[in-house]
Amino acid sequence: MRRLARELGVDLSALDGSGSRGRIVKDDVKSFVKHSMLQGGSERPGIPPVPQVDFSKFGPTESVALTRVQALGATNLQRSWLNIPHVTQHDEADVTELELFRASLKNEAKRRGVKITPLAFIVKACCYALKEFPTFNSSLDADGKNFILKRYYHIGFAVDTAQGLLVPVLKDADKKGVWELSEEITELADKAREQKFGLGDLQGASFSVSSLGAIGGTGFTPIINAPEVAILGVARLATRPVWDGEAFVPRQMLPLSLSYDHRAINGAEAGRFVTYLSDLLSDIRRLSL
Ligand code: CAO
Repeated sequence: MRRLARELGVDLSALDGSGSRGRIVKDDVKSFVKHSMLQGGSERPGIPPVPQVDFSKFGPTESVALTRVQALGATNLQRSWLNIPHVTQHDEADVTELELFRASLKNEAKRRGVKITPLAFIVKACCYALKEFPTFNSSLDADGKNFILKRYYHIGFAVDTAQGLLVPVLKDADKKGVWELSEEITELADKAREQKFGLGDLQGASFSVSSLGAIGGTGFTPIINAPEVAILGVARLATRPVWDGEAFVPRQMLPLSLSYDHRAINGAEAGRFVTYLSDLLSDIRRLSL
């Protein structure tokens, strides 16, 4: 039994024995491996399994299968969470001027038939920040000894669909203006929601943004879309009293939460990245420089 466990890489301390006086037998090792495989390999050696509970002992239950998108998403998220040491850096950007500018575009947006939300500005600002801080637009190679710096800026953005979370990709976002980005965000989000996307629409992101701004919240810790090394979470902007040196003035503040891979990026760099991003969003004239 020990040899079998060794061959299969099973940590015996994670097993309950079904033999006499609790001894672990071959069948325990086999059923542990079988259970692990059914769980998509989530029970890696060293990670204690979550106990299986018969909830019907406590009240009525119903079993509903995950959609394909949910199941795939669950595997990807767990893989990222287990492989990447995550840290999240929080900040707020003063988007008062941005919001005034966006409001001033309303008629033009109507004429163009485009919906313009803060997200397009955020994506644009992210491209600027990624160019200034190239490691945020990289991946670590397999042995973790080299950065693969990407000289393209493809930005994934999370879309909430009835089937589950999808992340379509805005290709070469740095080369596009806010109108074009807005159009493409709507187009890709619609395709995702109508299940009309091709595989290419979901591939190749070098950085991702998850915006829950339309839904609410003051901040959250997004999970990095591995093998990317960072993701920006955006929560709901709110009018807050901000001290301008003489008085509290009402300003529109946008909460930003940047999760980053601490193997690739250190805390000081993350602080600088978010501060830079927040400065850009606070003074969008800088996006035209
Ligand atoms: N604060 C306040 N309001 C915001 C906002 C923010 N940060 N971001 C957007 N809004 C407003 C928009 O301006 C719009 O209002 P107006 O029409 O008055 O301008 C309204 O909220 C709805 O926006 P939207 O959701 O249609 O568009 P969007 O560009 O903000 O987002 C999309 C598009 C596809 C990202 C979004 O619909 C979505 O699916 N978000 C969920 C992402 C998600 O699930 N993330 C979690 C992943 S991790 O599990």
